[in-house]
Amino acid sequence: MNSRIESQRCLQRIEKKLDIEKLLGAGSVPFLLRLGQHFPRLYDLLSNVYHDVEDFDQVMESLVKTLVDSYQDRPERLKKKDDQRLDDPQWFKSENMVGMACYVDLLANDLKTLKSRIPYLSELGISYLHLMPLYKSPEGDSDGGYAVSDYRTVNPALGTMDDLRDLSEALSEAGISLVLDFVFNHTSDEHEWALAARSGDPKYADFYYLFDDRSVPDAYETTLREIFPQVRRGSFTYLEDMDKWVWTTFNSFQWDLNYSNPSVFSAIASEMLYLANAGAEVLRLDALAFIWKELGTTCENRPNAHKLIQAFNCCLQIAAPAVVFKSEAIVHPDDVVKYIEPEECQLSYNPLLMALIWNSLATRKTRLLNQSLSHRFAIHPDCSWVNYARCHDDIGWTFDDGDAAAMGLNGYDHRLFLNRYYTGGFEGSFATGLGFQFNPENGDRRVCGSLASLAGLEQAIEAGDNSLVDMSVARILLIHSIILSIGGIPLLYAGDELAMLNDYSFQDDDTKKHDARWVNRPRITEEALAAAARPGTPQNRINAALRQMISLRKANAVFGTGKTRIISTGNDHLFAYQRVHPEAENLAVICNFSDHPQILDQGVLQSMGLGGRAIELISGEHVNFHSTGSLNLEPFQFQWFRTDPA
Ligand code: OTU
Repeated sequence: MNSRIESQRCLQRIEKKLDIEKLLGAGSVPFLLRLGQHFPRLYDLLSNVYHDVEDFDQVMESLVKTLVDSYQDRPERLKKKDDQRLDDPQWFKSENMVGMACYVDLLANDLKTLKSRIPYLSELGISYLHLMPLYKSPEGDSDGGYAVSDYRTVNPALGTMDDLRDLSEALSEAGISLVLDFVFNHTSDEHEWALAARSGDPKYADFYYLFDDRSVPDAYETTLREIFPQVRRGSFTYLEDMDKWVWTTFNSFQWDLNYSNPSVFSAIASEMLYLANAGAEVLRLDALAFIWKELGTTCENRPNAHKLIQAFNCCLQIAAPAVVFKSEAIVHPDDVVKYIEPEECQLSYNPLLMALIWNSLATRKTRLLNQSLSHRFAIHPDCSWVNYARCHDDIGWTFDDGDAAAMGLNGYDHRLFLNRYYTGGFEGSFATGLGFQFNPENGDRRVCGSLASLAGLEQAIEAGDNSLVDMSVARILLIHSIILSIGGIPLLYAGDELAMLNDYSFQDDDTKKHDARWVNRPRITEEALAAAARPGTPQNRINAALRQMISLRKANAVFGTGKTRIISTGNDHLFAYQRVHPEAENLAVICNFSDHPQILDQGVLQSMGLGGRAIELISGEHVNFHSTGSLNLEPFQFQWFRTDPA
C-alpha cells in the first residue's frame, strides 16, 4: 500500500473515532480543511522517523487529539490572526519589521510593567519583541531561563500566564509581534517529567536519555562536540540518586529529551501549541540542531532533526497557522541554511553575518565577509534572515574554513586571533570582552561583551579620549546600518539602542559568576535611559542615529521585500550590496570598515545601479553619479543610496 493511501485511511479512521466535527462544532471547517491538507505530510515525516514503532496509528491518533484540543483552546482573536496571516504569509518581510530581544526583568521588572513600556518600544519602532525564556525554571542558575520546569507556568517573579496573554494582546494592538522561546531540546531536571523519571516511572524515564553505566555515553562521546566544557567535561551527567548517567548537552540541570520516543514528540507538540495559544507569533527554536542523536555522529543537524522540526511546523499549519518558526542554529553555515525552508523554519538567525561583521571590524578587511556572503546570503525567497550583531549569548566564529582558505586564512589560527582580539589578548585592540567556555582540549573559546564595549566605546570612555569615542560611535553605527539594511528582520538586543557597556555585576552573583554571557545582559536602568537622552553624549548620538535609520527603513519599501546582491568592490576595506525591489526604487549600500578614507571606483558604482541620480538617505543629499566619478568614504562611513527614477 503506498503511503498516500495509508495516510488517508489513517486520517479517516481518526476523524471518525474522535468525531472532530462534533467536537469542534461550527469551528471545525477551517480546521478539518487544514488537517486534510497537511496530514499526509505529517504522516510521512513521522512514519519515516518512527518506522520502528509498533502502533504508529495510535501515535498519530494521540497527536491529532492534541491538535484538536489545542485548536479548541485557541482564542478567537488568534484564530482571526490565523486567517490574516494565511492571506499574507510574507508579513515578516515588511520594511516595518524591527526586532528587539530582552529579558523581561532586565527591561521592566515583570510582565505587567513591561506592558507599560510598550510606548517606549513603539516609539523606537519595534515591531517584533523576543522575550527571553520567561517560564518556571529552577531557582538560582537556570541558564537564563533556558532550563524550563514548566512550559505552562510563567516564572512567578515575572507574573502569570494571564499577564502574558494580556501582554501579547496589548503588543498585538500596538503592532508588535510577540516572539517566545520554544526550548524543546531539553527540560530542566525539575520538570515534572524529569521528576517522574527520577522517581522510577518507566514512562517518563523514556522521555530522557538515561544510561546504567558509561559504556553507551563513552561510545557517543567519541564523536560529540562539547558545548559547555567549563561546566563539565563531556555531554553526560551522573545522577547519584539513580546511579545513572543522563544526557545533558548544555548544563547538568538541562536534560536532553529523547525524541526517538514518539510520546515525547506528542507531549512537546502540546506544549508548543500552548505557547502559540498564549499569543506567540514567532517561536524561536532553541538549540534545534541537537534534537536527534545517532551513534557515530556529532549528534547535530541530523536528517531526523529536520524531519521532526518539519513535523512540528505541520502541527502549527493545522492548529495555529499564524505562527512561524525561527531557527536558532549557531552552527556551520552549510548547516544553518538547511533549516531554512517554508515548511521548516521560515526565519533564521544569521550567525555568519554577525560573526563576519565582528571579523571585519577587527581586521579592517571585508574580503571574508564579501566572499562568504556572496554565495551564502541568498535563501529561499519565502523565508527571511533575522540579522543581529549581539544577542544574549556569546559570539562563536562560525565561518567556513574553506571560505577562509580561499582568502589565504587558516581558519583555526584566525579564530584564535579573533578570540584574542576581543578578549584583551591583542595589543592595540579597541574591544573589551570576556572569554567564554575555554576548551583545554582544542584551545577553542567564544567571546562575550556588549555591542558597545566590543566596538570600543568602553575603552574610549575610560581613556577620556574624544577621537576614540568618535571612532567607536562610528563603528557602532556602521554595525547597525548593515543589520538594518541588508535584507531580513533586524534584531537589536535591549540596551544596544542605548549603547550600554559591559555589566560586570554578574561577577558578584554566585548564581551567575561562572557564566560570562551575563556581561552582555545589562539591566536597562534610568541612568542608561538618561545618558541616551542627554544631548552630546556618545549614547545620545548613537540612539539618535539609530532612530533615524529605523525611520528610514520604515519609510522605504526596498528595505523589506526584495533581493540582496553582494557587490565585489575591488577594495579590501569596503563592503557593498544592492537591494533590488520588484516595484520600488533600489538601494545601494556602501560601508567602509577601515579607519582610513577609502575610494570606490566609478565602474563598481555603476555595477550597483549608481550611474545617475540618487539620494543618500542618511544625509538627505542628492547626488548625480553621472558627474561625480568615484566615491570617497570617511573612516567607518556608510552610505545608503536610493536610486531616483531617471
Ligand atoms: C541556546 O544557545 C541559547 O541561546 C543559550 O542561551 C542556551 O544556553 C542554550 O541554547 C541551551 O538552551 O550553546 O552558547 O548552536 O551555540 O544552541 C549558546 C548551538 C548555545 C549553541 C546554541 C546555544
